[in-house]
Amino acid sequence: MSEATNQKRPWIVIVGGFLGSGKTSLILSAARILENRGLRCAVILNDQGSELVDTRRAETEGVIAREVTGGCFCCRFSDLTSIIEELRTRAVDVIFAEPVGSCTDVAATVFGPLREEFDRYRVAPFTVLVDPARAGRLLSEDADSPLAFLFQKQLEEADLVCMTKADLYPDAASVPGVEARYVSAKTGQGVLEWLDEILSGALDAGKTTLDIDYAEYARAEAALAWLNLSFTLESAVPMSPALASGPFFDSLHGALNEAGISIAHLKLFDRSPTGWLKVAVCANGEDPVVEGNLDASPVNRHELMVNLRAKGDPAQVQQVVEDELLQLEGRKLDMHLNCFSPAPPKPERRIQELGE
Ligand SMILES: Nc1nc2c(ncn2[C@@H]2O[C@H](COP(=O)(O)OP(=O)(O)OP(=O)(O)O)[C@@H](O)[C@H]2O)c(=O)[nH]1
Ligand SMILES: [Mg+2]
Repeated sequence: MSEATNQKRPWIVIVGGFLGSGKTSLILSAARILENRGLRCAVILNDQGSELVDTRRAETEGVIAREVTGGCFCCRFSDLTSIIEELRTRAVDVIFAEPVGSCTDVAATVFGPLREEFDRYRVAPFTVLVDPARAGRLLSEDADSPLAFLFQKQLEEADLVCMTKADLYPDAASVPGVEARYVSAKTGQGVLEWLDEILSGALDAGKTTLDIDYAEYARAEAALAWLNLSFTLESAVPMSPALASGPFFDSLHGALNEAGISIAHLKLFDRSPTGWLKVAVCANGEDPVVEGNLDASPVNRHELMVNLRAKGDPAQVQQVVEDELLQLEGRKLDMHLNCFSPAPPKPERRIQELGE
């Protein structure tokens, strides 16, 4: 890992995988290890929309966080490279980058063009993360086919696959035909070994160019609804972040279940003057994962942000969320609500032209 101290050629570590597979968690766990070794880390988050819970979460760890929004890395490749350049001037040693969880063809559209800049950066192999529970669902016979298509394509182009959440699924089998590593961002299991492997320079980066039908890719992504919401909640009675956002999260989760909307990832972030809280589920009916300052003192003002990725019609998803907002007590200020299906991917650059 000593090579990573060369500030002139930062490492770029792209960590892919389906929605909720654990990308942000692994990146933050890895960044903690590297920062303890005196290496400066940054993370570039990516989304079809703006206002990202993951960015707020990264900021709580003190990691330098940047965003490429309005499309995936491949469609916003020049934004990605501008940010990488900006980070290079800040002497960052390791730049983690997290593509959108529904994104694939990353090897051809991001690694390929980045490889042309090899004199400026060192690009680590493409790690794709797999949540064992999601893999079980998507590989089962009744798997939802558009999402299974994205999942399979992501696996196909990986240089290295890590099964995540090893603390929750200690006996998880790998995906058939894939030799996987096992990591837990929560306990740190396998994270150091993964870092040593990808920063050793021994593995190729982005070596598999997918054979992919972009019309099918576009249809698969369009099966998803993407909702980003942010607002400031002013309550008459002071509340802790847990009290301000926990019941709202639960009622949102319940309403989505009732409407039959299949959740890929629902996350809520509460930033208040006394502390922060993040609540998330990666599937309907899952127990919410809560992180943050559970003992933060009550205050009247909370900045809430919701990112929801679900299978379904954006108009219906938006309606469910709007109905829940109406039930939420308190003044809602400076509200931004966006809900859409991702537009067809149009990579800025690809190492091979796409067939018409
Ligand atoms: N128990 C446990 N939970 C984890 C682990 N890694 C991630 N999680 C949880 O799984 C959920 C999804 O993790 P994220 O890191 O947000 O996943 P992601 O791939 O970045 O998700 P998107 O950005 O929405 O695609 C969160 O609630 C995490 O707290 C892990 O190693 N163990
Ligand atoms: Mg993430």
